[in-house]
Parts: sequence; C-alpha cells; structure tokens
Amino acid sequence: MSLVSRSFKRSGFISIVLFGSCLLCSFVRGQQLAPFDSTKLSADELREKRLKWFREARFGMMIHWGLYSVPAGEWKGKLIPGLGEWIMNRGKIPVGEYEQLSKQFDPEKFNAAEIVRLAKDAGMKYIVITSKHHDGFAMYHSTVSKYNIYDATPFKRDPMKELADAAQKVGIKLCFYYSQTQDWHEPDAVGNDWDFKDDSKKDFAKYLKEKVEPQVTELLTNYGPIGLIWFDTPRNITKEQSQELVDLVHKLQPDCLVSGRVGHGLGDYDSAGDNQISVGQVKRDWETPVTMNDTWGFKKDDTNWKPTSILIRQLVQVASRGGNYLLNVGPTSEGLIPQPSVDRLKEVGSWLKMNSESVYGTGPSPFSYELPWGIITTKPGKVYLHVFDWPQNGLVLFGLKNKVKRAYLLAGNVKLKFTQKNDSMADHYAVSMALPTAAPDKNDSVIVLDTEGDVSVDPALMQQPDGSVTLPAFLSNVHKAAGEEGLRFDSRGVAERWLNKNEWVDWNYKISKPGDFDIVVLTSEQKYGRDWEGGHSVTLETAGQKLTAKIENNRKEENPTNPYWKYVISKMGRVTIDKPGQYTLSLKPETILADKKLGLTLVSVKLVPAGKN
Ligand code: FHN
Repeated sequence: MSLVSRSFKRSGFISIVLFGSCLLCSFVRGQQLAPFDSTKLSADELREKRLKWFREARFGMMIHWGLYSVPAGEWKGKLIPGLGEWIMNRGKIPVGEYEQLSKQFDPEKFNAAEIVRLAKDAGMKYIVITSKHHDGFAMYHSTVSKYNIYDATPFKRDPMKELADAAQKVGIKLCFYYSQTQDWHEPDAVGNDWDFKDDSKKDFAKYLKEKVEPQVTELLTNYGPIGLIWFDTPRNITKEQSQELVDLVHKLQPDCLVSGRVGHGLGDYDSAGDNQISVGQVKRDWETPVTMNDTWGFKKDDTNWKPTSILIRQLVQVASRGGNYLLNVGPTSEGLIPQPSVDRLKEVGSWLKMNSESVYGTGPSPFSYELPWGIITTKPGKVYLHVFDWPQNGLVLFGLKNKVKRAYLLAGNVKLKFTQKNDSMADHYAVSMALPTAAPDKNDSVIVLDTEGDVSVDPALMQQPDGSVTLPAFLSNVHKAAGEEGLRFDSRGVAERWLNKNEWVDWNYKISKPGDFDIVVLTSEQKYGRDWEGGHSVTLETAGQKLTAKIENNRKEENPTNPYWKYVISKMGRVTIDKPGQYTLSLKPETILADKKLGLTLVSVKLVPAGKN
C-alpha cells in the first residue's frame, strides 16, 4: 500500500468525507436525517470505525494492580524472583493461602481522579487496568465470583467504577485488561499446576462459560463505554473460543476494541511482545506494552527505573511505526502509583507539551530502517526529525527527495540554516542543517522540515553520512528452503528459528563514499530471558569478497531505545569497496548449532568504515 493511501486510511479521512457528503445531501434536499445505523456496516467498516480513536491515541497508561501488590514480591520472608504479579505462580502459593491476602488489601489512598489526572497530564489518551489478572482476583464488584475487591477485602469500594467516572469526566478512555485463559484460582482454567495438577480433569470450556463470559459481560455492562478489552496470554484456547469472546465484546459494545492477545489473530489490532517495539512498515494497527522498571505489578525490590529519555524515545519510535505505546504503572497495596513513575510521567508530559505536534496524528517514518541519530515522524508537508544523539557538526539527512522550504526547532520555533543538494543523476539526496552546539532537549530535540509535496524518499538501504551501512534482518530478501516453515521474524524484526542452513538472506545496498569497511553481525540478548546464543558460523559475500567466520560475542552495546535488548557485536572481517554504486551482500549459514532452540538469530549486518568499529 502506498504511503498516501495508508495515511488516508489511518486518519479515517475516507469515512469522514463520506459521512460529510451524506449529511450535506440530506440538508440540501431538506430531508430529516435518518439515525446512523451501524448494523449496515461491513465487518471491516466496523473495525475501521472502532479503530478511529486508537489510531489517534498513540499513548496509553497500563495499570497492573491486584492482590499481588500486598506481598510486593516477598513471600514468607523470601524475595520471589520474577514479575511481581506472578508471585502466586512463581512461589507455587496454594489458592487457600493466596486468598488470605484479600483480608489485608485495603488501598485507602487509591484516588481515581488523581490517577486519571496524572495520565491526562502525561499526554496519555487511554487507561488499561487489570480487571482480573492471572491470579483470578477481580478488581471490581463482580457478582459472578465473590473473589473480588468489593466482597473479599476491607476496602469495600469498586475502583473500576471510580476510575470509569473519573475518566469520563476528563475524556480519557477506560479499558480493561482481562486474563481470559490463565486463572490460577480456578480448577478448570490454565496455569495452576500446583493445586490443580491433573490436566485431564480440567474443563476449560466450563471456566469460559461460567467465569470469563459472565465477567466480561459485567465489565461491558456496568462501567459505561469501554475503549478496549485487553485479553492476554491466549494459551490453550481454540480459535472458536477466541472468536466467541470477540463476538461477545462486539455484541455488548460494538465500538469496543479487542486486543491482539485474544488469540489466533482475531483481535482488532496487533499486540507486540512485552517491551518489544515493532520495526519497518507495520501493516496492521498495533500497540506495545512496556514496563517502566522491570515488573508490571508492584514489587518493592524493583528499582530499575528506565530513564525518562528512554520512555520518550520509545514513545516516538512506536509512533514512527504507526503504533501505540502503552506504558505501565504498578500501584502499591495502598493504591498509590510509585513516585519514580509519577516523576517520569510528569517529565514525559512536559516534553509532549512542547512537542506533541510531532507525535499525535503523525504518519510513519518514510524510511523502513532506523537512522543513526534518531527517528522520523511525518505529517503532510512536514518531516519531524527526533534527534536523540545531538551531533556536534550539524546534521545531514540522506535520501529525502522533497524540496525543503524551511528548517526549525519545534520547541521555540527556532529557524535553522540549511543547504540541500539533490543530485538525481547520481540518485543522491542530502539536506545539511547547521545546529546549535548544545542539544536543546536532552531527551529528544525535534527539528521540523517544511517540505513541498508528499514526502518521498530513496527506498534503498544506503550509506549514512557517518559512512556506515546497516542491513536490518527484516529488510533482507529471504531465500527459503523448499517446503520448510523455517526462518521468521519476531515483532522486533529479528530473524529467528533459522535452523536450516540451506536458508539464506541477501540485501541490496548503495555506497556513495567507497573505502575499507569492517563487517559486523548484530545479534541481541534479552535482559531477563535466555542466555545469549551464538557460535554458529556464516559466510558473508559482497563486492566479490568472501568472509567466513563464527558469530561470537566480541562486544555488547546498549540498544539506544530499549534496555531490554542489548546488542551483541560479532566482528566478521574487512572488505574493500572501491567504487560508489549498488552492491549485494549475502549471508549464508555454514553451521547452525543444533542445540540452540531459536537457531541462528540476526538483528542486522553492518558495514562500518574501517577502524571506526
Ligand atoms: O503474563 C503477563 C504479564 O504478567 C503481564 O500482564 C504482561 C503485560 O503485557 N502480559 C503477560 C505476559 O506477556
């Protein structure tokens, strides 16, 4: 789909025009308007209608709050490793013992209006709160199960009702997280293998009928209009069962969205993995949930807060790929959002106040790859350069074909001097901007380019002004082995499940400044995941030269926008490219170690000017 038709579709422009012209016709003919009948819309049109607010939102607050905030990561004097909201599972706590937490749960300091105000001031447009997480405890007054905050705790209030009222007042959408498969409190649900060991005795359909469907019905009946239901972890659920949930939500509230994690690709939009940010030109509407520290539910020993700069950069990165950034907070058992989260949200809010134009209502980056200094968002006639690493000698952007009319810093509207050189013979385009020496904003300084016409760029993978070329795995041409499922890309665009050495990839790229280049392979390591896997060997071939080497851990580098995924750099050797022009680089596995579950994984291959690596 072209950028133009995509951005039209995304802004809902087509439907506004249709409704608008319809209204006008009726007015001209002097007829009374018939009430809008949504039953006449096709399934696709209904989804488009539902997605309208979501596409504009860009930024939401996720709240993980439940009984688990009472132990806050500690059980019987021992710190339980892992996520705070998983303490029941990680500690194999019997249902009868975990239930007792409800007697201590009295979050008297909970103040819905304050939480909603915090979200609003941070620039968030929706709130997704855990109405029931995997522990099975309902955080609202449910009549389906007494295991809920109103009936089972001394609190005797319904925080979802209070939030619904507060959110309605300030125009924020309230949305509910609901764990549809895992429910460690219920014998027939998924997940509790310590109390309910015998899987053959489990009747998952019964749990769906007797708990999930009636509770989802309550949530969509008693709390006013709900923006979306955020289902999660679709384990052991059939396609028919996921579809029934989707249908139930849409029957009760046709405008309510269903998250991608309902299962089987049936949601209204896609959900990236936790703390994962999608790359490239993402085809479906999407959202990513992100933690501010390491856990979702409050955990007293988790002080690993991400700096505000990372949060702002991630928000922008997600926006530049057309997605929504859902940033989590985990209130304490008193009902308070931890101060480090409050501080960060305020800082994000102040940044957005100055720079919101470059986030809300923007289109995706015209480049399918990331740029070395930051990220791009767009609007008709405007290109927003989000500069994270402020260069000392001005900024050069390659590949933009539009004539630039004006360049300025968004904050304060400060005019910048620039020159533009468009050499269509050599197919080389460059805008060079003179910049103040100090970064105007330590988190993200936004430069605006006012351009003539719809933004158009050179789609080639090209050498950047610093001389390097990055060849991301997800932009490679994949040569599949016949009949094999094989190599695929995760939502970060990283190649995985590359187990067959007959599969290989290649890229075309453009060099404008020839020279000697070191070739490095980037793989990645998850902070709290499995250990880094390498040791496979590959052959890289480009410009008539061949390098065979092992993928090793020569050096680790921070991923500038995501502390969860470090880069692991493997040096493969040096090549010489003596002329400007188009080249191909191929990467073929020699050996893939069989004991590695994900096989050969790959973030990108980079050509770096010799010695600069
Ligand atoms: O298991 C849950 C986890 O506790 C948390 O709710 C996250 C949020 O995306 N979702 C699941 C894991 O992906």
